[in-house]
Amino acid sequence: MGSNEQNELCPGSLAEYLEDKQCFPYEEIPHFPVSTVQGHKGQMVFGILHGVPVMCMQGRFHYYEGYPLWKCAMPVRVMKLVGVTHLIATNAAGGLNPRYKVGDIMMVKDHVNMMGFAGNNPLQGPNDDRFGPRFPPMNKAYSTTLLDIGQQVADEMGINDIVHKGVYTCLGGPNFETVAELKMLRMVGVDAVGMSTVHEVITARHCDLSVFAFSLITNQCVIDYENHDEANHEEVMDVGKAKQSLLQDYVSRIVIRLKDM
Ligand code: 6GU
Repeated sequence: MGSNEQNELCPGSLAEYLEDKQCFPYEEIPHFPVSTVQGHKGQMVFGILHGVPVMCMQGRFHYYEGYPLWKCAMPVRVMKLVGVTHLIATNAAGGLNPRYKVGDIMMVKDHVNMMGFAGNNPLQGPNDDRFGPRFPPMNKAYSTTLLDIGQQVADEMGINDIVHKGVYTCLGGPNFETVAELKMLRMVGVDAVGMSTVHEVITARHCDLSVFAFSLITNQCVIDYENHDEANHEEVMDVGKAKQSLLQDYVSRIVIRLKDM
């Protein structure tokens, strides 16, 4: 899954490398949300990546844009309906684990659904039994097989010093967190915090897609009242751009390994 210009990693450029590409602008897909991001053309891109058929989102929907969570995650159900079996979700995140440095990758081994704690969940409302059960388990949200592949690829690329496994949480945004909020997240075991992914993963697991997710650590969270650094969107974008080709390589190598599965 890609991301949009307003937030997160590169503007979907892995999609540009696909062979036999076919693009479907979001506004031409019935009932699809339309990205609120000015000047960015949201579209689904189908094609072949190193022999593997893939579907990429160029532009993604975030809760802070004003969509309900189910609508943010609705493209995942479209993926399921067209035959997708594996979801790769990426995001930009603030690093809470003090060992993480800017530019590191955190494979998501688990998440804390903070918005769920507040009574907000993409699966709320009548259950659509065509997709999955009313009460789906979430203890195996992130495929250990895919985590192993992510680790093997990191080893193969010689980047295992910057690749970690950790716990992600999503907050609604659009503001970054206060010091007190970050301290609380750290206390409950969160390693990286962002504004996406969790609701998409819940929706994907509900309909039994295998999930791999990783965060690019774009900034270190400031948990000290004496430190006057502030999280800002430009930094997030700059780190995303700087790491764009490395991340494309990382995702491509993971996708190649899915061919044999
Ligand atoms: Cl510090 N917080 C959140 N919620 N999202 C982020 C981030 C921080 N850095 C990048 N994305």
